Formats: sequence, C-alpha cells, structure tokens
Amino acid sequence: MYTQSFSVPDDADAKSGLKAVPKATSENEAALMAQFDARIAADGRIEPRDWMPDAYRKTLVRQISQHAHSEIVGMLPEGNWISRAPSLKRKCILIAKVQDEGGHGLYLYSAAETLGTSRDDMLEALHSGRAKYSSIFNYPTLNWADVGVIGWLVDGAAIMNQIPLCRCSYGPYARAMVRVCKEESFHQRQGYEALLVMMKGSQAQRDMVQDAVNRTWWKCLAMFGPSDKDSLHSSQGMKWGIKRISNDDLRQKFIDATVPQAEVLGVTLPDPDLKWNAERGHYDHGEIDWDEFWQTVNGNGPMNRERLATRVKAHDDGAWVREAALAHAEKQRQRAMKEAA
Ligand code: FAQ
Repeated sequence: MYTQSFSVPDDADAKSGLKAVPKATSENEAALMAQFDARIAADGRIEPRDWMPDAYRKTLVRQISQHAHSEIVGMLPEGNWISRAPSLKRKCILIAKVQDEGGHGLYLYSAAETLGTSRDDMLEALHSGRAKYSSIFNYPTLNWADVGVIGWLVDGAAIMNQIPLCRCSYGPYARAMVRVCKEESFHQRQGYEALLVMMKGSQAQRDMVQDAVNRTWWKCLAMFGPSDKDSLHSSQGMKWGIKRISNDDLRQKFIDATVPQAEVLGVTLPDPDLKWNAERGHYDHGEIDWDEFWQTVNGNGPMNRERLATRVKAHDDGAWVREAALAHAEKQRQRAMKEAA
C-alpha cells in the first residue's frame, strides 16, 4: 500500500512556479557540492534557492510531507470527540487544539512546497495510500480519557521529536518547527491537566485514564520510528543535520521525562520491564512489538482504512471551497489588470 520513497518530479520547479534553483552541471557540480558540505559542516542553514543535492531535497520532501500528513490525519481521532466533550470549556479547548493541528499541516505543506513539490501531489500521495503518516493515528479513541492521553503522551512525544527539528539544516522546516513546538506545548499541558482532573474524580474516571494509557503507551513509543539499527534514513539524515538526535535516543529521552509525570498522575505505565538503571542514568524498558508497528505503517492497522476514507471524503467535500477561492482570485486578478490598463 505504501512506497518507501517519495519521488519529486523533474519538472517540479516549473509546476510550482518557484524560481528555478541553479542546476549543477558536471563542471560546477563539485564546487556546489563542496559549498553545500561546508555549509552543513559549519551548522549553517540551507534556504530554498540554494543549490542542494537531489538526495537531500528528496529526503526533506519525504520527511516533511510525512510530518504534514501526520498533522492533518492526526486531527481525526480527536475531532471525533468535539461533539461529545464533557463541558463547554473542554469543547473550546479541543476545537482550538484540532484547529492548531490543521495549521501545523499548512506550515509543513508550505515548507515542503519551497522544495518544489506541489501540495496537490503530496495530497494525492496521501489519499492514494502511497505516502506515510504517523502510525499512532491508526488506533481508535474509545473514551474521553483518550483525548487527554493524546495531549499528554502523543503531543509529548511529538514535542520531544520536534524540538531538535527546530535546528534542522533546512531553514523553512526549522522555522515552521519553532512555531509548531510552542503550540504543541499548550496541547501537551491541556491533555495532562484534563487527566489530572479525571484522576481526582470517580473510580470509573480513573479506570478510563488507566485504560487509555494502557492502550496508547506502546504505540506512542513507536512514534519515534524503528530502532537505530533498523532505521533506513537516520544516519544520512543526521549527517545532513536534518535529524539531530537518533530515534532510540529520542525515545529514551521521552521515557525518562514521562515516568515521573505518570507518578504524579497516579497511573501505571504498562511495561513490567520499566525500571530505573542508576548505572546508565536512564529507565530500562521493554521491547516494542515491531511486527505490529510495521503492519500498521504498511496500511493494516485497526483504523488505517477508516482514517484514509475520512480524509479523502473531507477533501472531496471541500472541493467547492477550493474552487470558490480560485474563482475569487481570478476575479481579483482580472480586476487588477483592468485597473492597471
Ligand atoms: N509512523 O528510517 P526511518 C504531531 C517510516 S504527530 C509511520 O527511521 P526517518 C502532532 C518512515 O517515514 C507526529 N511511519 O525514517 C499531533 C520511513 O518511511 P519511508 C508527527 C514511520 O524519516 C499530535 C520508514 O518508516 N511527527 O506532531 C514511523 O529517518 C496529536 C523508516 O524509518 C512526525 O511525523 C511512524 N511512527 O525517521 C497531531 C515527525 N516511524 O519514508 C494530532 C516527523 C518511521 O522510508 C494529535 N518525522 N516511519 O517510506 C520524523 O521525525 C521522522 O520521519 C521519523 C522517522 C522519526 C518518524
């Protein structure tokens, strides 16, 4: 169902209307490459009009579009709870949060567009099942505590992953991440606060929180991607300064930060092997079910089909809005031309 790579068409610059980036000829390619390497080595930023190797561009499009898709598909599990939020306050918070995730998708699609790939192409890849998005969104949200747990754990994991991306070598991705991380921090805290309230409530509420944590914990650890030994792209991504910290190191940082938060909350994390290792200065933990992870990544998780169908329907239902916006823009263009004549 999914492919392992995202191919950027050769005429992408022409299609997107971006000013063409200088293309390397065989004579100057080595010089351009040396310049690029020196910029990366000095921890400098690469900007859209700078020359960059094709593989760097493709890796960025692959990762940024995967990230953008995660943001907009990620709106769906929580969106299901907007009409069933337990109070007006929680409903307002949830609407604002889900809307923020849509905004994150927009910043990220825009960042990917600066690399010369069109938003239509990226969405087509998502809707046809060729593109990936975060595995975590292919599981159901069964009770209200799931919404709190998404904020606490899923947004918490997203922040852990995204803070180092604020220092990504590609300028537009790094700048988008600064804003995204500020908003994700509010998302994480609202989720944790909602759970704190439930944990002070009835036994039934405490049970709901524990149930949601039990179902989400392992899926959340898998958000950081395969272990370093199995990660296809990590080492090159780190050499290029796209990724700054490896999948396993980020996962460990997340576990170390989350265990004390679980203690304050009064929930048990469902891992019998989770214990402090004084020698390592980290928590030891059990193994993720990687077969289950790859099943989900490859389109066979519990909610993959439903999520994709909902997304495609939302896109199709919104066609009239896009058409109206284009018609309005055309009208304005013609009016401006008439006035200028
Ligand atoms: N799910 O070689 P690596 C949020 C794929 S939600 C699905 O390690 P890489 C907001 C990977 O794409 C989270 N696929 O790859 C929110 C690659 O496939 P490919 C959004 C996964 O790129 C919260 C293959 O496996 N954040 O923020 C997953 O070096 C609440 C090999 O993997 C991001 O998406 C996975 N978990 O590292 C919204 C972070 N893991 O391209 C609503 C941006 C791996 O070869 C509610 N992405 N794969 O076909 C990244 O940081 C990286 O791409 C990694 C993977 C860390 C995900």
